[in-house]
Amino acid sequence: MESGRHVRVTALLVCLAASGIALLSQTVQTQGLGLPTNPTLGGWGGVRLKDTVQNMTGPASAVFLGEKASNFEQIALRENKLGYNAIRASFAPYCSVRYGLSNSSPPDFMGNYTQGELTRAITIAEHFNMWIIVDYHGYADFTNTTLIDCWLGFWFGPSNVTGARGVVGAFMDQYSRIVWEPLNEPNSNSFPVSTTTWCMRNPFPCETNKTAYATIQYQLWLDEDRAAGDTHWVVIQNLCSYGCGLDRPEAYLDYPNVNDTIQRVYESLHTYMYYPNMVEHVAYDSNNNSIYDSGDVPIVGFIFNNTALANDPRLEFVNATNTPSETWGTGKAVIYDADNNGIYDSVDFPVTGTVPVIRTKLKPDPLLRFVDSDMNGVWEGWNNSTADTAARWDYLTMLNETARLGWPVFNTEGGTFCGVSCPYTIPGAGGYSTVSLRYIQDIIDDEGDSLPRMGQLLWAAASWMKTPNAGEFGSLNPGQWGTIITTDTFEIVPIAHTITLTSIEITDATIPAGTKLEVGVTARNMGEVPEAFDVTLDYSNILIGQQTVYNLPVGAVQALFFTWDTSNVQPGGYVLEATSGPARGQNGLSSNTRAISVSVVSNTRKINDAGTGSSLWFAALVLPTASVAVIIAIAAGIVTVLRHRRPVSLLKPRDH
Ligand SMILES: [Ca+2]
Ligand SMILES: [Ca+2]
Ligand SMILES: [Ca+2]
Repeated sequence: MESGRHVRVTALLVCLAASGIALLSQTVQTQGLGLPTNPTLGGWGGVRLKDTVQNMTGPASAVFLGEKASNFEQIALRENKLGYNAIRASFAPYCSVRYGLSNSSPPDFMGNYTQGELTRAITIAEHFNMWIIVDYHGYADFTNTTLIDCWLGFWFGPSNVTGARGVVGAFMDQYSRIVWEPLNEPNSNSFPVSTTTWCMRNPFPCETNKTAYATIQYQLWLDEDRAAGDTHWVVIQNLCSYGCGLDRPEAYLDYPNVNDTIQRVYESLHTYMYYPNMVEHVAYDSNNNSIYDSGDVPIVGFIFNNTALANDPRLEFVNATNTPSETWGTGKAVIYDADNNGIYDSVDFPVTGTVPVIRTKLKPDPLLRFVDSDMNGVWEGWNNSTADTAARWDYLTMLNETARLGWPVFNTEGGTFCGVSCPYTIPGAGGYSTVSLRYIQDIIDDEGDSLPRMGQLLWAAASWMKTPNAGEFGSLNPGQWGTIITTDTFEIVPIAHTITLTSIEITDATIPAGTKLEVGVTARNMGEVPEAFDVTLDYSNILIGQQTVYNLPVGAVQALFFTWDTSNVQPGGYVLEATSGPARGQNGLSSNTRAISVSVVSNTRKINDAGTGSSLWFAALVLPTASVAVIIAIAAGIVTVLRHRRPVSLLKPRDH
């Protein structure tokens, strides 16, 4: 008897496994033609995983009961209220830090990754129905094979820091709204290919080799990720995001050209204006020889030794002391006094430093000199039209990417930061200049008007920056540039909680009264987060059994086994109905029921074992014992099965 049961349960397992595999292969399919539809994400970066710790001076947490809200939570809430649907969560580049190649100070400034902190960050994102971009905030992790192996090991394991299956293995079935950002900004200067003799001699054509090198590393990442079964979107970065040798209109050539088996790749360009690249460079010619050399002070831009320096008497500095003998010194703002009246007014151009208030007195210093690149005797700066042109080029770069490589655009950084020498209205990493503000507004407008709309994360909403009055929210603090720009909102979709019963199987369609029937049921988590729920099995509204599933990861299938003891069941036709209790917040319940018909025959009668298959299934529809509700449920089940033939929509209803 025991061995007989074993055989039947094994048969059930095979059936259930087969149905589970069939289902899995459906959901992994992607749309075959054109671009797969992708969520359009908008939000802010800057906040770190380490900012998920309680802020003891914060308000009560809405996410973690009894805690004070972390800065991460407060920023997520603020973003949510402003109509953003995504938040970037950064952490220090483990491998760059480990091998002494991090350019941050301290090297782990962005915070060392912990699984606990990413869990907290995801819990916060889920609470606000947001997407989370998991950002390995590094630059130099493509330096050599040691770094690359370390980097892949960090993401996919085994790793002492991230576990046996790495970050991806630990979280791939924990939350559907993750976007992986494998590397923030690959620094192509760190690539071995960049130091080859040919590349040193041919810097412009060498960009192609650098991009090909970055493509190989990203492809390794993608291949390992997809082989692990992960289906999340992944962001690939243009090399010009960190810095490239191309002119701005050619930046589209530096997008890594990867392949993805499930077509879920975004390409990103970090959208900034770097001030020194757009103006004539300025220096203080300390030894007054009209040549940039030892002892001179660079003020704007990098200047090669022995470069000629020109005079423009309208380069003046903010005269803080009124002392007649005062000269320019490090840290003093410089203004181009266009109307040459010794006063800062609206027609003048800020050159560097924090822009003074209108009517501030200016003073010439003949040693304030510049590199007259176009040899016209006049210092050239930037203005709104410079911003408009740069924004246009960058927008065309994005359009070119999609036209050439086919991936949707999602820029994971962009903002008003324009280098330390930029003339800031408000200084610091969270500050802005009027021209860089104009630029990012242009970018936001272009991305918003584009069809399809392009995704963008702005930089930076974080509490770590030194910008005055940046408070908890950085550039999103009241009065900062994040509150000055105009942007359309992004769709915020409630998290789907959906448990579907995918099959019900029995060992025999006809059984003698008084015997036991094994019933197998499979449930699948079609929602976006792990779920706990009950599954009940009954016949004619009489409970056979109830089982609890305590944690079913996203996309996972759970097989459950019930035994129907027919000792007290009269011979006749019955419908066994399995129901999964609604997951928290589940709205559509049409697919949480499965039914199967079974004949209980008198155990004195001879068993006819030919009665399997569809004829019996449909016979159930006309059985007098079958209630109307059960018939509806079966019909609904058939409709559901048909509906579920459409791939992708199951796991990602948001994708359409
Ligand atoms: Ca000099
Ligand atoms: Ca003036
Ligand atoms: Ca000039």
